[in-house]
Amino acid sequence: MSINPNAKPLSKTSLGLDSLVRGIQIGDRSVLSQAITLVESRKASDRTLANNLLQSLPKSKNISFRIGITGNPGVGKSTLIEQLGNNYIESGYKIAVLAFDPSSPNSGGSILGDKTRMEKLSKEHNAFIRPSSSSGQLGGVGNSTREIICLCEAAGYNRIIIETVGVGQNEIAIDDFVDCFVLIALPGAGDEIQGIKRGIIERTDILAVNKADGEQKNLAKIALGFFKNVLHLFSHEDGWLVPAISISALENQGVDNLLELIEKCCRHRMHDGYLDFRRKKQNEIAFDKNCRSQIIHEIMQEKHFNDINKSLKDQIINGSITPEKASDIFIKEFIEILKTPR
Ligand SMILES: Nc1nc2c(ncn2[C@@H]2O[C@H](COP(=O)(O)OP(=O)(O)OP(=O)(O)O)[C@@H](O)[C@H]2O)c(=O)[nH]1
Ligand SMILES: [Mg+2]
Repeated sequence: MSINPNAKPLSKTSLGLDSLVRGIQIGDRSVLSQAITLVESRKASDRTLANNLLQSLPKSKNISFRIGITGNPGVGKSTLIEQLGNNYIESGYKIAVLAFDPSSPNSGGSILGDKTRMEKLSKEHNAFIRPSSSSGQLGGVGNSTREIICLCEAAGYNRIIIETVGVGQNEIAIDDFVDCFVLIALPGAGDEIQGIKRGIIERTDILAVNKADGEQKNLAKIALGFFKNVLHLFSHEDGWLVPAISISALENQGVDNLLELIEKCCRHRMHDGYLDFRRKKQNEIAFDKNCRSQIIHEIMQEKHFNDINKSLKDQIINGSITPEKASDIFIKEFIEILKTPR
């Protein structure tokens, strides 16, 4: 497949609600792409259609698993997803890959990098790859990740793989969307050396040391030993014991083992309704986050608050007020107006 480096992201949809719902349900990839562009939009008019669309999608009867693949830049996430995705397809699954690239918020993500690294997968009829910009969101995933996952599931994709670069402690936000969180590490020793934060390791469900090939095999063994020692200190509330394995995404070694562990983790979580409970909790978090960001957005649309905000920021910059005091003044003003009868 040749890739057009000048390709622009798909433009906004001109489809109405019914056509969007129908198109997604029959698995029309072009409609799915348009729907994703729609839910990524923060424009008020798009939000209304997007929210109606999400509300109108029938519940998928398929069981789907949401898998997060995280790790520092260059650890081999995309190379791994190419192999993992193809293994899934061979087993009859439909794969959606959402790849977030926080480094290029304006270019629509690492479209070139990822599509070349997922060359075989991107040609598969049963695979849908969507590079996306995280637009400076905390956690290296976009605001609309949960919504995109729901669209892909409604279109029949039953294994959703989310690639996101490790950006430090904030990265754990991906945990708000997935059923299983896979951390990819490099050969070598110690989390200090690998630059992985404790908060990420605590939330990891499966750890894979990648690039365990060629001259790095021994270093991979050292890393594996280190992580096994660290991981046994943590336990998950559902009793899942975090396994650590070594793999070579490039040589497709150990990727089948990783796939089995992912399936095992998700199926373990299906017992006693834990997966369901976890997703409900994630939905609650999404609700809270949406409300908060929407409320702030609405407040800032009001000239009065925008002016106060700017003036307080000026005062913070010239050192005449602390940020804490400034936020106190801002909130008090907001509450005052909220209480004023209209
Ligand atoms: N030796 C070896 N190289 C690998 C392996 N997996 C990936 N690489 C190489 O590592 C480099 C980065 O691979 P990517 O798959 O792009 O890594 P990534 O984590 O997706 O990178 P970003 O998306 O930029 O964060 C490429 O040159 C790959 O060929 C592996 O298992 N062994
Ligand atoms: Mg990548």
